Amino acid sequence: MGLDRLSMKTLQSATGCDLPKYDVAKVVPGIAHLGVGAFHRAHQAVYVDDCLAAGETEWGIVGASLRSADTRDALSPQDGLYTLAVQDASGERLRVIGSLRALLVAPENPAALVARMADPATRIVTLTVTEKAYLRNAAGDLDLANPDVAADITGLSNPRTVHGFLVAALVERRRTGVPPFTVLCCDNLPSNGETVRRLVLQFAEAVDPELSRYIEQEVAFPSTMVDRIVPATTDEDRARVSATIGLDDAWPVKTEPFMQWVVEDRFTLGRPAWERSGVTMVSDVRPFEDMKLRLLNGAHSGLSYLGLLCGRESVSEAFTDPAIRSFVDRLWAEAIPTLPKNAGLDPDAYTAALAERFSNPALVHRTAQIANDGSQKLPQRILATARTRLSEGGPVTHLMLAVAAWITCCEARGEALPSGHFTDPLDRDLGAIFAGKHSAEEAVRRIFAVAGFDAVTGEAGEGLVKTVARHLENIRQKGAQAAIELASQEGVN
Ligand code: CS2
Repeated sequence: MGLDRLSMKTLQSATGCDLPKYDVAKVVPGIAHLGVGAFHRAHQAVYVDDCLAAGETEWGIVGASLRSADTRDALSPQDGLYTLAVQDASGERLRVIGSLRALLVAPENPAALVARMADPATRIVTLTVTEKAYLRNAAGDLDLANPDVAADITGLSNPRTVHGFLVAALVERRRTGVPPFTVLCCDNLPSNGETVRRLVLQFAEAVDPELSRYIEQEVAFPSTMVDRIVPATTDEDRARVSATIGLDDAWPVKTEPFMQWVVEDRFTLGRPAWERSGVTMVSDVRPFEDMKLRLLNGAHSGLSYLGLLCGRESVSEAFTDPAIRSFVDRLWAEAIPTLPKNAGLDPDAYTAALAERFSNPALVHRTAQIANDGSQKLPQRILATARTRLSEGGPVTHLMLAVAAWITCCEARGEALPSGHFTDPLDRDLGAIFAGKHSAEEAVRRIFAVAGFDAVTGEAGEGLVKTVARHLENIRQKGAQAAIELASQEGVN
């Protein structure tokens, strides 16, 4: 017999899980969130759930998907409720989250999302739309040639892009005399608030320069550092969680025990008392962000690409491979000296904790999932680190091996790796470069140009191209294991 669906009506009959410690029906939405994927549901929505439990009932979330209807289709019949599964060696702990109070699908009704964002009750707009949704060109500026950007600039009434939605809603608030919301970017971008602000201003400037000045003066874009490892949910997870709670949950999320959120405290219309639920409120998030992007995400990308080349399917499997583990240690040794000094960071404790997290035997985090969108991730995870490291005269061997492994993985799809194993917004350009059968150096040079890596590496670019090309040759001629071994012989000092 089939299970009843998880919903407000059935919630109290759930078993083997914690339930919301507040009256979900009484929650009022105060946050509009764009990009209501698994990460958001295992991170911000949990912090907000804690605030709701503490009595701050005016901070519920309206979650919008900018593309697919999947999350809305799964969660609307559940009244937005879903199960969070926290996994480690000791097992799995389940908790039903109630902070997501409504779900929208932007392409179905863009005006409804703009109206929600423009509603005076909405005081913060948060974003986890992934790196590629910011539609930056190779120079890192807003890609005005992108058809969606161009369409939004000429007609703001039915936006498609994240910039279009933010600007359309800010215009509407201004028109109706409602002060602007705070824009809180929660994506893994460098200085993410400042980056989104710059892109939004470029967008607004193209619509109307006066609008751009208004946003510049009136809208706050605090930066944040977000951290929690959230692998994609599988059908097995759905079945296991549903069986435990005794109700059918179409889309639970799974994650690790660790969670961290560091937020710059600049909110023009108030905010939840997040500090009470473990959020670190600061005036400058950059040191935390550099440490996270360069040590966690940099290692994640490097070990995933090398892991894929060595047949390792998950992060924990890759990380326990001695060759890859030693690669990660050496990558960390290259990256740690680039972190801000005197900022109170403790990189040794941080990497020790990362080693534990990457080894989590219960959490199956697929290397192919992390491999997605490398062209959008490597600039802030690896290349910015290399630029700083070179300016200080240190080697960048293992950082550049990560880039060579990315290129090899991209090229190997359809051959050593399944086609479509992961995707990248630059796939078409990359495919054309691979089809050209260039020398390793020429291929790397072209990839650096098309991916905008040149813009990040600046004068160091030519040297980096040569180092990546050398690793690429090693991988092509001798295989990934041998390339790791050869890199390790170069040392880190
Ligand atoms: C990962 C991140 O998929 C990826 O690229 O590196 O999603 C990572 O798991 C999170 O940033 C952890 O906070």
